[in-house]
Amino acid sequence: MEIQLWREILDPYELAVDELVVKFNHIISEYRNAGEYSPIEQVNGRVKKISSILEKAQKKKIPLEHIEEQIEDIAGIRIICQFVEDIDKVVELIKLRNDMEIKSIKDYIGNKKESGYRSYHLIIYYTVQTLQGPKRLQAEIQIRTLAMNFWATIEHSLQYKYKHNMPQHIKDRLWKASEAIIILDQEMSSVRDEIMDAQNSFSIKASVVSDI
Ligand code: 0O2
Repeated sequence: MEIQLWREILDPYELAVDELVVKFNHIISEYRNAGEYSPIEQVNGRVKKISSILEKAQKKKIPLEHIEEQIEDIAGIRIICQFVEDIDKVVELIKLRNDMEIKSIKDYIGNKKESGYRSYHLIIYYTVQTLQGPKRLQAEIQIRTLAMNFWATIEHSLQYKYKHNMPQHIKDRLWKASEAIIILDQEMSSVRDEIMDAQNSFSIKASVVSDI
């Protein structure tokens, strides 16, 4: 396919990624401006590279004319949260919006992948406005904690290094590391619960003092 044709296909995805990143960053600002804790820590996005699209199409035997419907992550958004509990909150926020329609969900947190990968994936429909009119496209939103992201980033670079032929002993180590990540997330959640309890009892005490 010619580069000009790729540009025409990928341009609306660039727009979708830009818009979605702005919208999720705005959610962070809304929380922070209200002096509240934001369930979203950070957000970033990317449009899949042409070489990766072709590689995926070849692997999954997808004909070029069906790429847009069958490759669901041409537009990819990654939302990073501090705590596992924040992930549910982010999903609720997305469900309430009328500019994003959830097509499907893959819960790799409840069902960890064989590699040890954990993350919550949503495929959404999102409409962008182009010179040719509105275009409804798909985007993948990956939601994960900082700890899950740490694991996935390291594993992804190792996959790249070993070109999908990772030695078994490294796979075993990564699996162990993924178990440690689960424990880390649980520990952080219990620290969070304690902070919340401490804050609640502080505000109760403060209101008692102000009543006197
Ligand atoms: P990239 O480089 O992240 O853009 P699949 O059939 O498993 O290849 P599918 O069915 O499209 O993929 O969806 P799935 O399983 O939900 O995976 C989509 C994306 O999730 C991947 O994108 C990765 O970003 C991430 N992911 C899934 N499994 C793993 C894993 O074991 N390790 C890491 N680090 N990330 C994973 P791509 O297409 O691989 O490309």
